[in-house]
Amino acid sequence: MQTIFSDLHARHHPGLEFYEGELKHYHDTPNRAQIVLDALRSAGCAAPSAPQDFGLDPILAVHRADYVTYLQRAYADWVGDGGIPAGVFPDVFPMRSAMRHGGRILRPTKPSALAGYYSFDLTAIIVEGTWEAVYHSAQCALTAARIVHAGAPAAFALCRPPGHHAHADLCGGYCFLNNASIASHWLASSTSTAKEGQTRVALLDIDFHHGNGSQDIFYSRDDVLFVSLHGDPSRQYPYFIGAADECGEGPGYGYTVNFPLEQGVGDERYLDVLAQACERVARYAPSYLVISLGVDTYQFDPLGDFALTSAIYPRIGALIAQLGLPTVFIMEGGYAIEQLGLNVAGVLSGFEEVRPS
Ligand code: OKP
Ligand code: ZN
Repeated sequence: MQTIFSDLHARHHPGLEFYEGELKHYHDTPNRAQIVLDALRSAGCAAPSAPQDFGLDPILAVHRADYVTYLQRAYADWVGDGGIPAGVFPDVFPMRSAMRHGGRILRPTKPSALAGYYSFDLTAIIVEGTWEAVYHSAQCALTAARIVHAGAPAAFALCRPPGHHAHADLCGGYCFLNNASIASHWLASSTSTAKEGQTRVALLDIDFHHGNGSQDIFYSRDDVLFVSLHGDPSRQYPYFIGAADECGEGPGYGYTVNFPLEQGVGDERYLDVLAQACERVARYAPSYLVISLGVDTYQFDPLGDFALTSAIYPRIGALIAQLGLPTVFIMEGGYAIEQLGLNVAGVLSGFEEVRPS
């Protein structure tokens, strides 16, 4: 299958993040993308293609305009205000009770406070090249979506930074623009293959972490089904949302499905739950499937606590392929650098064995 990749991802390279109370090396390192590319080349995959440029419109269809403007200007404004060149860090977050005042919080002008207004944690650090990187990461997702829309059985967007934690107007968890949501919305808005007037898209998130941003973006919609398998958020990042009783609201009720899982999940248990998730996707009968592909479910991942072996990843790809749906794979997390390439290539090759392109 075709891989879409932009080397501009490397413009985003924060050195440090707050981790367990200390400044530690940033987990979303630029070499993650290179490692995946190398593994795909070794697996005999075709060389990657650069993304096409869809402009800002498909991004603005998912993200708030003021947030997008913030992402574009944050670094310059921060430095202009005397901020350290290492990157933008929030120093305050809105208090929940501020919402009492007419359901809104005041938008500050001070760059460090504005960063708190648009962030939910300290890990989405904005450096000089962040906007360029996230813009092209989103374009990779859109290009892969277009390839599948045009009839390919599958495509892989090697996105970096990842996206599934980003809300319409919030960054966090190394994410700024929600690549999988942007691709899903673009596909859901495409009319050429719409049966009965509406194109349905299933967004299946198999990153170790709950896709809080994707869930929130589609929470009240029935044209995008969001299904996620993840470490239980009562124990694991991103905390606060992602429980099994969150099912969507209004017209979206029943179209959010969460499988929060216990520590130490092994291969057979994971495949069993993934099969349940796939059954829900099949029942929805979507026109397209988008996969938020994280391999931080791997047993030695520093940010996860599952116990999956590398042998599971081709089986995951095969199970997804058995749905028989046009499928867009979007890269999310995976931080066990030595096995990252093998595990990602495993999912894609497992898919291709069932559905060759
Ligand atoms: C991004 B993705 C745990 C801190 C976690 C952020 C993790 C972001 C994961 N002590 N920090 O979903 O792979
Ligand atoms: Zn993750």
